[in-house]
Amino acid sequence: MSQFGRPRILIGVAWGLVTALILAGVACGGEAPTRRNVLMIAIDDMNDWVGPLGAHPMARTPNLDRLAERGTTFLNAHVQAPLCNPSRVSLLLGLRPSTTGVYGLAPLHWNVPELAVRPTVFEHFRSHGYRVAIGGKVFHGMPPPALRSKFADTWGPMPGAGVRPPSKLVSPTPMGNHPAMDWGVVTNGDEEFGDYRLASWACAELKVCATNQPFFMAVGFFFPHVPCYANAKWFEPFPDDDSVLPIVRDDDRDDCPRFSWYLHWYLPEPRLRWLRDQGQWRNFVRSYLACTYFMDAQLGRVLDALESLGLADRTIVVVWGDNGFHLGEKLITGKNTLWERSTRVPLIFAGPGVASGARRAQPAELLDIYPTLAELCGLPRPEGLEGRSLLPQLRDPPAPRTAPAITTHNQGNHSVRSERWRYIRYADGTEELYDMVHDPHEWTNLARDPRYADVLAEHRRWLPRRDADPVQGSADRVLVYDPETDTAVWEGRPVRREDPIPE
Ligand SMILES: [Ca+2]
Ligand SMILES: [Ca+2]
Repeated sequence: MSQFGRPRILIGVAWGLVTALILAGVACGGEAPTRRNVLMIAIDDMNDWVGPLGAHPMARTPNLDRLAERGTTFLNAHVQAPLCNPSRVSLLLGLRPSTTGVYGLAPLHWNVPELAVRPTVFEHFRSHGYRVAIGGKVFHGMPPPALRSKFADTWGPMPGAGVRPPSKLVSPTPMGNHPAMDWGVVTNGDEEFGDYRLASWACAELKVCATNQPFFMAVGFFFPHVPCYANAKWFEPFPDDDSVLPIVRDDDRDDCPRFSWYLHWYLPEPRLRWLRDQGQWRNFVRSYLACTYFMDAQLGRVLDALESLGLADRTIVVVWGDNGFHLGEKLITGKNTLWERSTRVPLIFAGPGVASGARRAQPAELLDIYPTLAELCGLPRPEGLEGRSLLPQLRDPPAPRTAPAITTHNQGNHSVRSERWRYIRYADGTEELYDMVHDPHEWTNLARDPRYADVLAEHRRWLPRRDADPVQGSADRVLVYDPETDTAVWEGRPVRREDPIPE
């Protein structure tokens, strides 16, 4: 026996043992050590009024709080589009809206031939042996039956709000009395609401997943999307007085370009003036907070199930909101803007490989979720993804990141959010700049102040190089700008410079 013989034999025995253990694990329905599961939780229209982000001091989200305690919260995470469909298409395909050309509520990506061939994060995980389960609002709409097996092994319900009072509680609302534009106290029991039923499905489905690992489960909660209905119990913590209202300035839009109005020119979400005139501002704010509180309780049921099934320590949990929501700030309600209340959303990771109790101030994009999950689970990164892995920030200590977060709303309108600044450029070339450290409410537009020329130049260089035309079939909340005539066209109708701003 050579002097190297014994170690070689020992290595051989050790390797055999490792192989046997892995095979035994697989044979028992267990998993190889690198096969982590994924639980993705999406929240519709969830702005930064959650405990871990602290933007509303009364917000109640005890379950997001406890998830943040065992995970990493991105304090400066932003959507790539401030609207459901383009935001979700971007996140799930890993491409910017300025690349996909999906800017409106239509089309859904599977109806666009050049996008349909690209693998969503679900297809990528499935092609690597994962069982995929999707329930609730994950895509903006449910794929047609023939396409469902392309994305997931099993589908849960997509129940929406789930309850509806006999007639609208707030009626009529401006711009068409849209049925979803409603809020207030209802008498329905918790179990009648869509998010309750969705959480029940998710808890049951997790049991199935537990025996079919590895799994990727996506659960999309509907609230606090409008209509914001909840029963009285969920309103209790929020005082029925003006202390619940966000801080606004009535002259806030005076230093914003007129083009900023075009992004939400004619929408069913009421302006602040109407809410004040109707005495509805406080009711709307409390309803949004109540629905958030209720949704958080349902999210907590799913986290409880994950823990009670013994899956938490081998499952990556990621929570995100698809866009923010104004409740009076900048004199409007709703999304469709390039300001903080519309772009800043929860982004929390927890589980194996993720620092616990960590808070990161570096910018993050929802676009980063796809490559981050792939890397955390040991999967290859698909070609062409435009996000960056967040692993350097999920480790302890975190690595710095210089890249800002970009949000795009319709062709050629972008915001660039760095650690300190928000820069906005509209399609007609007008600009805004805010110092988010000294002016967190974005009250003072510094874009025309020559002292900030360098800051502007630094941020302009991050604007996307590509500004894809809206894809075929684009509709609903689509704005295009014709530079030759300097005309904005809102949902097919030209907006003239002298047109009064709709109220
Ligand atoms: Ca949304
Ligand atoms: Ca202002």
